[in-house]
Amino acid sequence: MKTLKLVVLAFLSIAVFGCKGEKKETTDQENTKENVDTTTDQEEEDNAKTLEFTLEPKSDSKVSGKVIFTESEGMVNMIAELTGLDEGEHAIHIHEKADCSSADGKSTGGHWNPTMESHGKWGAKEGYHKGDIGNFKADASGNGNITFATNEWCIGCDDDKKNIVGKAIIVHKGIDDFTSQPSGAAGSRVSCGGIIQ
Ligand SMILES: [Cu+2]
Ligand SMILES: [Zn+2]
Repeated sequence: MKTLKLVVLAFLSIAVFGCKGEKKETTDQENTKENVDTTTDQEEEDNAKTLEFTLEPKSDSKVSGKVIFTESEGMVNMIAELTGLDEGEHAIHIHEKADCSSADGKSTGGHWNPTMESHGKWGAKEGYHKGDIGNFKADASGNGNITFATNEWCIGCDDDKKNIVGKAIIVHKGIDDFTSQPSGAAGSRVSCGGIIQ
């Protein structure tokens, strides 16, 4: 009987230690996996490009704002937040040059149009400028936000038809009608910010 008990104990011990051994191995694998995941996240963060800048009042307005561009996996996202606007709709475009030095914002030139198309609504078959972002609404307090995403832009790539760096964001007093040439008859330029890296 005693011998049998010892044999059973020995067997149990092997079973228990065996299990522990296996479990430890699994834990190690999980740890390794977690480490790999962390490395991937880090690399993605490094690859994501971000540009943040402010918009300054122009044409005697009180319109200022903040714009953030981020690029990830071929898509550029824009978030623009404006204050000091008249209530209602306003046009926002990318203009040719990151030069906001003039009082009326005209130092930025016309709409950024690297593909030599007509002015229009973004995505229109008849054509549109790569800077034709469109209109957004300001509330009764004069605050307005717009988000926009496209794979037709890039931040600092070699493609001149896509690279937004060196251009400017312009907000207008009026509404873009998407038809009038060459810039949608959106009125004076009330806020300006250069897209600079
Ligand atoms: Cu404009
Ligand atoms: Zn345009």
